[in-house]
Amino acid sequence: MWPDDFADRYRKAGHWTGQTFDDLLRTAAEKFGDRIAVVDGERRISYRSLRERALRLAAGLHELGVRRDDRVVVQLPNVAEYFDVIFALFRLGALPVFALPAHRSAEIGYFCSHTSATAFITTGVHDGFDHRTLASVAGSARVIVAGDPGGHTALADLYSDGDLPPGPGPSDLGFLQLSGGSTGLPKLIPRTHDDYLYSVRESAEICGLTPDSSYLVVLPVAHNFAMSSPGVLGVFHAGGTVVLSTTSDPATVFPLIQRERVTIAALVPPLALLWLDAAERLSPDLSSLEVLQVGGAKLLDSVAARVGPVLGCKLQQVFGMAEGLVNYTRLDDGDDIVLHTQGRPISPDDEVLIVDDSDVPVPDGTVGHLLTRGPYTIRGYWNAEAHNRTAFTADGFYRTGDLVRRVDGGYLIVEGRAKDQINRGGEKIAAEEVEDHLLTHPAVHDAAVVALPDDYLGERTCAFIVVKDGATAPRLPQIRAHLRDRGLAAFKIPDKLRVVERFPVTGVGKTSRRELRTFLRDLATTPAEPGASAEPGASAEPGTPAEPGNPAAPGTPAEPGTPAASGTSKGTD
Ligand code: OOB
Repeated sequence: MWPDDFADRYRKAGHWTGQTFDDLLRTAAEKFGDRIAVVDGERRISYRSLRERALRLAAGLHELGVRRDDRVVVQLPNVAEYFDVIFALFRLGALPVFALPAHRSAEIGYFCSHTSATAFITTGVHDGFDHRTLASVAGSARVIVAGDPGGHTALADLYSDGDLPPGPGPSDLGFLQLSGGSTGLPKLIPRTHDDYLYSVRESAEICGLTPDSSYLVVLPVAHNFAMSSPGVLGVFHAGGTVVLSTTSDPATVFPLIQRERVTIAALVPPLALLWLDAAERLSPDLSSLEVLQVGGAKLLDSVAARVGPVLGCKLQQVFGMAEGLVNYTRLDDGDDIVLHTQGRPISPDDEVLIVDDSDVPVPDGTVGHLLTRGPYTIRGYWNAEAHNRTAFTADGFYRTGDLVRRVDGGYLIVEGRAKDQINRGGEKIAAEEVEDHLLTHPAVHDAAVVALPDDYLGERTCAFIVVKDGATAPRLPQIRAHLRDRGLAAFKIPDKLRVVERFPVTGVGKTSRRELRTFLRDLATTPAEPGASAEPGASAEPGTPAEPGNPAAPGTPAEPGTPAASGTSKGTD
């Protein structure tokens, strides 16, 4: 939490206004009553009705035993019930833990146990996967299903007219968001009502939302981008309409944009590329679309330049993180900024430091590590004291792990990353998390996971392994099957595998992922001759070239359509 002097400053500056999430919905219901808040297929839900549903569900969840500060793991696709659930939990002061639809037993089991969750709220069959099977890892959490409950508690049965206890205050925690992470297990990000809503209100303003805005959600609705930048909460603040879609496929989404007169949508870069290509082929009527936001991963300048001409709308680049800081290009910025930078911070009180490896600030225009502190950036992860000592500076700056350059006007250009994370089209993968799973394979002695540059997703995942003495080197399909059996989300399962004799090491004897990345890059530019091994770590002996020429793993979203954050990633083989 923020030290008192900072909290005072943020209140005095008018950033923290004492509003809670429940206040947001109550005010919106009062102001915008019969206007449509949510469109989900043929369902159209007014502000008044949204608020009523949320309060009735809050009463039902309370009767079931859900209390203030309880953690509740929420894993729902882009459906209207999502809003009933989160606003019900907000009203009770219970903390949603925002899982993604792509998460499987490894992640859900961890969230439930790590947070000692009281309940796990999920769906039935979605995208070919039966989420009710995850009940087996929910531990003591009560399993609640939106849809056919299959023996669990039906969400639909919980709406009640019972009484409600007093709600939480504005400086209380509102929810736990997931960090992309770089170390072993995902970290949880505690956000308060006050800090989050400050970013939401400002974002709504920056993005020009009004009661006439119609915001399309194709990214997972629980992701920070779709939630708050300006996201669904920004839309509710402004009195606009949220249009939900469970697919990002242009063939479905373009007609939806036309039907609902969508004015703003948020995408990750691979989806932007997919839409651009499809729009050139299909010439859809996207005349209502005013703003296309793209963020979550670096957008290539060449793709950025196509947005205006092809889609007929403004591009807005968004560089944000669930930990806090969000940067936007502004709607009245010129092309030089919109096409070539990732925006500037929301708040005048966002402190941005760009430093060298020794934490010494570098001059503007020079690439360095981005550190940040401010009125909506956390000061520490939830229950992660040891990790917090390295993830934050002593004076409370968050080490983002991003490498950026600051240019005129305080705009930032993302130049790379110093954290051990793979950004697979906006979906974040912590190298160490996957490595830990790889190490459980009986033939794997050591493992290192690195990013492999990719034209479409930006990056894919390559797992390097060293095989145990005497063991037969597993092939990619076996490794993938092993990780799937362990219940790892599909997007974290490596796209490529390379078996090496041993790993290159850094000066202090740690595996050098940097050298492995360089090796992959060199390989991409100068294809190695068969037999002429340049395997990293193999000096005298040629490395064992496993998976020779192994193309993008079979079934991996090799083609546009299943990226990242679309919530549609399927099993991979
Ligand atoms: C968003 O949030 P997260 O928490 O999934 O990921 C944050 C990380 C950043 O630290 C950065 O490494 C990367 O994602 N990132 C970008 C980027 N936007 C995010 N890298 C390059 N260019 C961009 N435009 O991804 C997120 C949260 C709120 C709004 C938008 C994105």
